[in-house]
Amino acid sequence: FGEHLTGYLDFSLKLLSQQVSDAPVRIKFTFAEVPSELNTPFDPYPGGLSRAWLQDEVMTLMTVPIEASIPRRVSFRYLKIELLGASSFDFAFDKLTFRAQTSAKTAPLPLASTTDPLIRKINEVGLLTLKECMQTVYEDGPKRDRRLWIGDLYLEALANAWSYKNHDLTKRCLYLLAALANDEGLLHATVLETPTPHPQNGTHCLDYSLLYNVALLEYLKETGDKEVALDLWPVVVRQIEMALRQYSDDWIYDMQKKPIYWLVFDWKDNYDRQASMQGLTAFSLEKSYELAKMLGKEKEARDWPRIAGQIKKAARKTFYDQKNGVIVSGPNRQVSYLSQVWMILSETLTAKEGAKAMATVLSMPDACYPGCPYAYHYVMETLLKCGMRQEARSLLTSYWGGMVNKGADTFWEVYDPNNDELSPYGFFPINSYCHAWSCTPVYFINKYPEIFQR
Ligand code: RAM
Repeated sequence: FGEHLTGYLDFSLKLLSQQVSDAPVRIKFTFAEVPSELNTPFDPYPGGLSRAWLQDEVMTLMTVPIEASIPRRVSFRYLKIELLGASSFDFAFDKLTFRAQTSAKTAPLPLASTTDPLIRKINEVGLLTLKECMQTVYEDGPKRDRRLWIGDLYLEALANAWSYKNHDLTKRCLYLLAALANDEGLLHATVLETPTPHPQNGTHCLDYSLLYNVALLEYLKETGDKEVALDLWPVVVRQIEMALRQYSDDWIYDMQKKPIYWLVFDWKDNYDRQASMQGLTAFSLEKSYELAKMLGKEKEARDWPRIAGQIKKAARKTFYDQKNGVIVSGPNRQVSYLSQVWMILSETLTAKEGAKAMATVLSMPDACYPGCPYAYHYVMETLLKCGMRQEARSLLTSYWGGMVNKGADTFWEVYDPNNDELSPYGFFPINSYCHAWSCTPVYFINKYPEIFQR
């Protein structure tokens, strides 16, 4: 179809001769975001998520001529049509139309004429990715899971602020999540809208909960909408309280303390998340305090700067390998990109220490590197924070540009240049190939024109 589309397909069949149809017609439609979904057999299905996400639909049409629609919403660029059963009469597709949907309406601003063509293309692909994911909520992926996740919302809202500026959508998502928190006020990591808005019960990701606070702060900075921020303030307080319950007396995030939470951060096997969580907590505490100040709520939040300080102090003691200048995490003292990232974004490491840690990790062939664009977003933020502009630009062009060079017209949920078949779900065709959290080059390219547009 020349571009990625999300919505509904209608078609009609007509007779080609004077004959009448004497039997039903059976047709299989396979919708695909990437070509490999069309030539990889789906069955026997080896994947870990529902087989039903795959977009193959068999329709039985009892007569010709006929008008029909594929009942489910589909998300695709490519369509394969197979005739599975027909009698002897001749027929053909008459009309084939598509009703595309998005809630991204405003045209984004053009880039400077000096922008490198690859970066221009990355921006376009990012914009299309975001547009497709902007439906009645910020969906994570319009093919799969078609629902709102906090982590995806945060990054989509950042990119939206630098492109389509549909702030009402951000507001709607912030309220939906807040309304569907659990009995203790802890946010669910993900919520669905149909048949009626409901959370994915019991799915809590503590890193995502803490990022909700940051997303609200960014919303307030972008819109000045204090009314909404005040309304949602109690949610912010509760996420902090819930996260701090997981800390030991000496201010280390306790991975064993019940309840044991799912920490997302990345889709990457064997990545140790403890140091990242320690850093993210301090980061969120300080951002939440900034929000408190903007809302005149410093009193309620008065302990947060001190606690953030204690968490950082403990972090340096436990996770900072002074000799090698890197953060290590877990019993095997793992060196990962993301451990550095969160200790730098939270300013647990100084700017100088941070730049050294990033340079070290980037040059370490055996460092645990990220598995998906969501994680690389934070690597980009970190490089920019450390003043490593050239490294940030090369990462953008090599990582997101790598997808573009492989033919992507929307950015993928997971991408490891060393493993084209990587899938968190055991079967790459079930991956989402238009995934919200991968759209953030839009944010970087537009926010930092001096780095990315000349
Ligand atoms: C997957 C989706 C979604 C993400 C969660 C944690 O199911 O890719 O984007 O937020 O994981």
